[in-house]
Amino acid sequence: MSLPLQTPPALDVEALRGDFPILSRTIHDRPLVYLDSASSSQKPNAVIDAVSRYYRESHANIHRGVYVLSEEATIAYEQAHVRVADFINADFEEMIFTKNTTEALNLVAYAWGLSNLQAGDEVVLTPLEHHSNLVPWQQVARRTGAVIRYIRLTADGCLDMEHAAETIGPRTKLVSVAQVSNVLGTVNPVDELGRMAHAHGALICVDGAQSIPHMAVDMRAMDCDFFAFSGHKMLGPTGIGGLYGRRRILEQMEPFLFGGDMISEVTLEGASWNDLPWKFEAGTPPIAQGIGLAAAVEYLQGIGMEAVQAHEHTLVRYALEQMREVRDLDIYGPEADDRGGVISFNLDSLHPHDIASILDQHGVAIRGGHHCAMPLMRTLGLNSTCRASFYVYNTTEEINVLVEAIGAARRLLRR
Ligand code: 7TS
Repeated sequence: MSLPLQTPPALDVEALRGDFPILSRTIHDRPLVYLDSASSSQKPNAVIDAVSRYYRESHANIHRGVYVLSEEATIAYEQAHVRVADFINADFEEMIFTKNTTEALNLVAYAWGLSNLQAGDEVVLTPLEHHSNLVPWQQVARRTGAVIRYIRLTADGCLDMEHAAETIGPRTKLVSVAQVSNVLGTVNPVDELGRMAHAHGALICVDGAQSIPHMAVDMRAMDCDFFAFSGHKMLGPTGIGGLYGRRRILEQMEPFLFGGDMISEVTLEGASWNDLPWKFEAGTPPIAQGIGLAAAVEYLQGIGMEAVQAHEHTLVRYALEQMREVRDLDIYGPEADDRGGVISFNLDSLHPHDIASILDQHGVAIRGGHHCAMPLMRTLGLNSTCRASFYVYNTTEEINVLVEAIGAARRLLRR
């Protein structure tokens, strides 16, 4: 069971791990094995240092002072937009910084949905969405009378694309779908869904929370209308995320939040709006976090997203092989070639929280629960699962520790 460390030649994981100070921690006297990056990734020194350098040397509010510090902060924050826009092959004007994916999706739901949806219009989602790509649409549907329709899943947790073709039709105004499921790891065919949506004059919104950290994403190639993501899952700080929006659509939309910085001119009677992207960034923004996100993107570009993806694919394939050897372990979702770096499982009828806390005793951090995807749990006939998720700093040796710890949990709990 203990194979040597296997990684694609492009990635020197041992060297890379040295960039992440937290990975040298011990937990309950064992080396930390961090397998919860789908919740939030760990941070390299490049990000920690960029944030701390900004606070030590250049902090002031942006877009207001004419003094040196404010100018430096403004340039750094604007450069962060340029860097992140470049990372996803978008224009600077199309790159709005938000707090996280949740806020980005709420921006689309409220600023686009409330004024573009009417009674009888249809929003097409899937049962594997995170609550943040579900609840905002339910709220908007309640207010507008729009109807939500769901594309069915196949037995192995992929989208039933024949059903997608039947569901996306002339009444569809928006298809909103995760590119990668946070529970099953399923990689959804967003290009094809986009073509189906556009053929009916509808828009496509992609929840990229679990894709952008792990694979190259290109807005022009994907031809999507909105793309939402979180910085903290892609080596960046918490409190920063992004929304890409097609410029033509963003220009037509009213702002989401109102206040300082998003205006062009205000009178006692009304206001006009600032240029993109600032029209959608009201108030003092997350300046340090934006700069930290740009450092994370630079770090990922230094590795290369193809190398990141190849490494995770190796890990998932290896983990599935090893985990399938464990008795009484149910694994959910598609084969390694069709999934991102996420494996959900249950051990017999044991509660995921019990398993996660025994794994914690071994230094292994995984998540147990419904993963903010309660409708998916119900579709699978489950209440909860354990979930191990991998990133660029994980190794096959850590997967061996995971598998050994699951074996120990099984022996302990089934005694
Ligand atoms: N969409 C997907 C697909 C996600 O996985 C998550 C977070 C979100 C949206 C929301 O991201 P946030 O940064 O706004 O919270 N997913 C998880 C998870 O799987 N475990 O913790 C958070």
